[in-house]
Amino acid sequence: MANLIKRENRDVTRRPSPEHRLDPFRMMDALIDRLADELENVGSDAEQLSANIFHQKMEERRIPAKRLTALLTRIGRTQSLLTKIRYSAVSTIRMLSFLSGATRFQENEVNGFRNPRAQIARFAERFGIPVCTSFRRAHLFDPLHPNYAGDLGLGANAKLVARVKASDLVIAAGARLNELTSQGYTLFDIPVPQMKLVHAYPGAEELGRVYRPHLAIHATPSAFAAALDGLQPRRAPLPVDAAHREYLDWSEKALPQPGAVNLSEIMVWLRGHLPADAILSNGAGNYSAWIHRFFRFRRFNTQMATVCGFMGYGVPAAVAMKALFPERKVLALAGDGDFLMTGQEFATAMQYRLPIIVLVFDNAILGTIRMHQEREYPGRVSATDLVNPDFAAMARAFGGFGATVEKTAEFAPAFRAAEESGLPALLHIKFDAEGITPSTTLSAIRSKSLNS
Ligand SMILES: Cc1ncc(C[n+]2csc(CCOP(=O)(O)OP(=O)(O)O)c2C)c(N)n1
Ligand SMILES: [Mg+2]
Repeated sequence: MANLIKRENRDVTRRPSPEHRLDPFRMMDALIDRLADELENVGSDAEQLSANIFHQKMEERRIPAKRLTALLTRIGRTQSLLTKIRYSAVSTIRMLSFLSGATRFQENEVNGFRNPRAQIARFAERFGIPVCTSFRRAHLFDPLHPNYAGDLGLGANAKLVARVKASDLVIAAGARLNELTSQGYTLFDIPVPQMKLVHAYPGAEELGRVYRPHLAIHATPSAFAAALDGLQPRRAPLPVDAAHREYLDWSEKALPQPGAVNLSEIMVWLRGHLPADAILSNGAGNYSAWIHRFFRFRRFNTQMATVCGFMGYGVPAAVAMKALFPERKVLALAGDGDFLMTGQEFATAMQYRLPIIVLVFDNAILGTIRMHQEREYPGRVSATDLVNPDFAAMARAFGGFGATVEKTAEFAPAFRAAEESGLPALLHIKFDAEGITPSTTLSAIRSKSLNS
């Protein structure tokens, strides 16, 4: 203990390094003025606009990136930096924004007076900006809000991808611009994006890592949302109906699918049947493409899925969420391969009497990997077939409810029976592996690769 105190004391009395003597306020003012000037010209084709203030400043002052972003954070906290930005030209934007950092939004903030989700929605409404969500963060913006433009993750709407590419300005609020959000690094030019990019993120290491933003803001999503709340546009908001209509057209109706079970019909039924606060968790696999496209996460903290996309997350996450929120409906959605990794946690649900409902989507293959095999090495299948147990019988053997679904029409009654059982429940949904994504088939992928 004595040693600890001594070390702390030494830290406090340490002489400031030369970096500490920089005037962060003056630096920030200069950055903001430059940004404001550039924003005034957004939409014009002046090439010099692509100058990157953040990196240029760092180079001029020889400041390491981490140090500068730390300074910016401090300023952001003390003087609400965004209120200083003259945002007049934002009304010429055709596209904004990814939202992410879900775990950084606190439940009490979201339900209380200071509601970051609502602050961002109000900002988008005032300026007339379409908003999209990043991979597995769909619950951060109401999909039926008139500004919602869709989910920019795996299997994104091609019209949305084109819309983002053609934007004048993208404000990435709390999203990591990683492989998934950047659509395999095809969305933005590297290292300097073709449009203005403002990137707000709570981790200094992410800012400027791949893409050089015109303005990097080291801030939590909540602080950023609060700052946006103070901004007022100078012009009338742009219409956003086209972007929202594209989202609705893409997600509204179930699509045809080979075989007797149609996953988009199941998702459309679930979104009508489940209460808005129902929690859905999932792992990784192609089955999740139907969730991303057709399910609607209407409330905060309803989507539990990992942004790094690992398998086996769904069932344990559902057990945990049901323990935390016993009054809410909690579903785990899992592929067959996915379920086989951690499905034994069904025993934990039994042990603690947590009536989760597990949907196992069984196509008897590791679908995602088979899809890549057919795309890259058509016809050369390797180690992606699965021999599955009777999952419904397995759930019953654990002491829970189990039923098998082999036709779409069997799903709704089986789901209701699962709910009425009051037990941890599992629906074993057998579907045709040929329907590999909502929009294509395995054989179509194979023949396209063979013919190319
Ligand atoms: C822990 C882990 N291992 C491996 C992977 C790579 N991976 C991604 S999807 C997938 C197959 C998923 O198969 P399944 O759960 O049956 O879903 P499907 O694609 O058939 O719908 C694999 C192996 C991963 N994401 N996470
Ligand atoms: Mg599978």
